[in-house]
Amino acid sequence: MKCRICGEKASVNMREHKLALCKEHYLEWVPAQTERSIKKYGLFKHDEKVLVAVSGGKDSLSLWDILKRLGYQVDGLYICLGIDEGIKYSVESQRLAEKFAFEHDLKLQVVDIQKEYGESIPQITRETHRGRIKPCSVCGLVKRHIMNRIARDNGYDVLATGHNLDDEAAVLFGNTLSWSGEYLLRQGPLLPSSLGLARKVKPVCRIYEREMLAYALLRGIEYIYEECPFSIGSTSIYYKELLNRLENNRPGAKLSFYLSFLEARKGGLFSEREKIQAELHSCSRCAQPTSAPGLCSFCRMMERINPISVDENEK
Ligand code: Q46
Ligand code: ZN
Ligand code: ZN
Repeated sequence: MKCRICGEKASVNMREHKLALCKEHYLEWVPAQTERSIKKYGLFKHDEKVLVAVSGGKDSLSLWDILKRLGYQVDGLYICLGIDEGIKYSVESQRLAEKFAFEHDLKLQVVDIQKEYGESIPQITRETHRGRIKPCSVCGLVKRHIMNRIARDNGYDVLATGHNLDDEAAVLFGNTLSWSGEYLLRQGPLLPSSLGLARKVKPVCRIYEREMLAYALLRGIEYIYEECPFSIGSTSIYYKELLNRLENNRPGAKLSFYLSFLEARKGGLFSEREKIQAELHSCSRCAQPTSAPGLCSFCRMMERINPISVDENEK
């Protein structure tokens, strides 16, 4: 297989795009595709400050690398969740995020949940749900709250995450199976800012997971191979497996599923829903948006584990 651009031996063959590229041209193609999405969906401009949520995995580190190579002003945020059972997931992912920042002369902000709030994600989950659920819903709530806070308090215009096409297609598949109108309305590459929160963007949402993996490997990015131990057996991994089976038979099916959804929404598929979208209020403690007056779900949860911890950190 030969590179379509230079005719040298191809390193990556993308059946989904009917395109094979050598290492050099592949490492140019991925940032060019990302730039195309940034412009197409109006994600951000060169004079805006971008904060990338970095987990230490291939997608977020590659995204950080791509945005820097494209010349954007981009800092990183690592949230230490305190998930250190077994493989020392948090310790290792923090080490790799810090190593990447140091080697590329990039600024990384680190928030350690245990230090800030007194308890790790597994501990908060045990305390608030008595171990009845996996920590993922607590983890998602805490991460969203911290990302919003750091972006707001440090004057970032945009918060970027490394969700790739496989992530987005799996979420879309789940939301479609249950026809979750509210989630479908909000899913996409761009969530505009509201109530003083930074805009949220997903610049690599059109890039397949295996394409992100190839980028990280060919760029020599050292990332954490292991997934978070709590992701094992999750519904989203199951949906990804189902979509991979579809993709194997019909290359490009995932991309077309996601892009057709975006087009349908743009064409007004959810317009009735938009009219009745719930009114948002400001949390009386942290000022982040919440659907009901009073405290947001993050502040309600933290009040249960430690009545003063949130106040101290929000000052
Ligand atoms: S980090 Fe957190 Fe994920 Fe681990 S506990 Fe669940 S949500 S699986 S992206
Ligand atoms: Zn080439
Ligand atoms: Zn709050």
